[in-house]
Amino acid sequence: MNKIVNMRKSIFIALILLCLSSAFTEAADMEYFLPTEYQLMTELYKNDAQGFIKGNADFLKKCEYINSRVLSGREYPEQKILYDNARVFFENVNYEKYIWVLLPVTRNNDEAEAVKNTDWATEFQYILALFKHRQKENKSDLLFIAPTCFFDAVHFTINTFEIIKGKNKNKGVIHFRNLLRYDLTCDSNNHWNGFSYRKTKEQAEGYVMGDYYLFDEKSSTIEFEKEDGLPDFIYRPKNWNKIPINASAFLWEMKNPLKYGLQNAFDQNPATSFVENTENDLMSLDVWIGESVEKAALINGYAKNTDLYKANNRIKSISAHFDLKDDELGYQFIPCKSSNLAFTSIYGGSKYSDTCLAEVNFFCGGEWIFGDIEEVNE
Ligand SMILES: [Ca+2]
Ligand SMILES: [Ca+2]
Repeated sequence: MNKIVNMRKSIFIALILLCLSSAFTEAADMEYFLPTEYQLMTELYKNDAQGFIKGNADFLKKCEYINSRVLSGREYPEQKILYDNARVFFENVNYEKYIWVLLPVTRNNDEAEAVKNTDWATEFQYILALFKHRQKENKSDLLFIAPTCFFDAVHFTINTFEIIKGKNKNKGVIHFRNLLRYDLTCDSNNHWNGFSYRKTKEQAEGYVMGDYYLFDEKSSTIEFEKEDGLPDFIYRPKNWNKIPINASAFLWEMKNPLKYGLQNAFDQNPATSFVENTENDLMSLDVWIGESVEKAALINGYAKNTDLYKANNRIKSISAHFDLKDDELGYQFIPCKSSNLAFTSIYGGSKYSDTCLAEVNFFCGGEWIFGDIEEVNE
């Protein structure tokens, strides 16, 4: 009797091990594209990834369209989507399943030559897509398809996404457009042969814009939408209300560009911070909520640990009206009635002149809109 039970047990364990080892591998380098989400992702094995891609003809058509539009109308037949190198990941959050697709796209010959000796431009450009899976119908709805790590006339752009997680349900998704401004350098024949990027105080200067799409507002279809004046071509849900987010220039880390990006201020992780890169070390953050804000919650500084907190600048006052406490690594609640924040003075860091903000959130319409916060009564 015991023998049979033991045998069943070992078959069961062997099956579990087999499933674990053959189905999935880790997704470490996704940090570059999706610094918040990659930790929660599991990568599908190649056959399953290929099956997912090939079973989705409409998606492939949209990817081809993005690839052709990013060429800016010029003929670059060597610029191709490498479907064979497609990677597919899934992410389970709050009983919901999301599917991420990363498709490498070869650079055209001019770009490939120009980026050859840079340590900051990726070898490929990419197309990044996000699906939300409906468990009941076993269907995946496409939410976004965006090019990322691509060049336009004056920028290197990294499009990234962040799912805002509430306590019991997910609240929405933010699309961040991160830009490194550069100038072209040319050889004696006036051929483009490289880049020089913009710096402030000898450090690369990143620009970022965000759009926060709330799931409650979600429309049922996505359609191609091009925003006037912007060089990228992104598929996103049409008629889905969004909250625009703007912030001061940030510290663009060359090997890992989004390490100090704006997504860090909304990831509900005190260990990651948005870090400015401005002439005066001050910064502003504008979240265009469009309804009355009751209060704000902030975690000040580089709150990963006390040493890093002390080494870097912290925010001292907001709009000259509200003061933040120093040496406080947890949430501070501010009775400000606006989500447009100008940080007007700082506590100086002992080592760096970088002003950091670990978290920010706003309370309006009866909830914290960038994820739920447990407020302890003092
Ligand atoms: Ca954070
Ligand atoms: Ca600074």
